[in-house]
Amino acid sequence: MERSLLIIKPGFLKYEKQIKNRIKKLGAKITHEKKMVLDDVLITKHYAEHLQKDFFPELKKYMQSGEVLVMCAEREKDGLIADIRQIVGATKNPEKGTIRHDFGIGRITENVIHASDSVMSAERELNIFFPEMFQNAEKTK
Ligand code: 3AN
Repeated sequence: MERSLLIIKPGFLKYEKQIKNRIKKLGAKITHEKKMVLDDVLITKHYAEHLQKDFFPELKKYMQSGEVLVMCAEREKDGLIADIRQIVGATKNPEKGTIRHDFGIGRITENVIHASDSVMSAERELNIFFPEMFQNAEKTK
């Protein structure tokens, strides 16, 4: 089983259905989801590796400029994270047919969707947004 944390970014929730359909076509289920405006704590945790980057202030401002849709996608068959990253498209110049190309507006910061890039990041990110997913596991330790 593999799972990924996805965030549809501000301004792109109008494509929620189309984006979810593309994810579901991979054989994945959306197991958790919530609409929210990201507060400083969530932004800082989620983008911990980017805090020192030049683009962080711009990224933070944009990510807090409206509602986002945070989701957990899950699939029995391994490789979901890589499969999702492929249909999401690259950070810069995403190819035709990818989510970032087809629904995007050609800006690096406002690039439609976030998707976890490894199993480790997925677990870290899911823990930030859906801590309830991990509570039972911790209790049985
Ligand atoms: P990805 O989301 O493709 O994995 P990351 O993790 O390198 O990309 O970057 C996180 C987010 O930061 C990107 N989705 C994008 O919104 C923003 N970002 C990355 N690089 C730049 C950049 N050079 N200028 C502005 N924003 C950037």
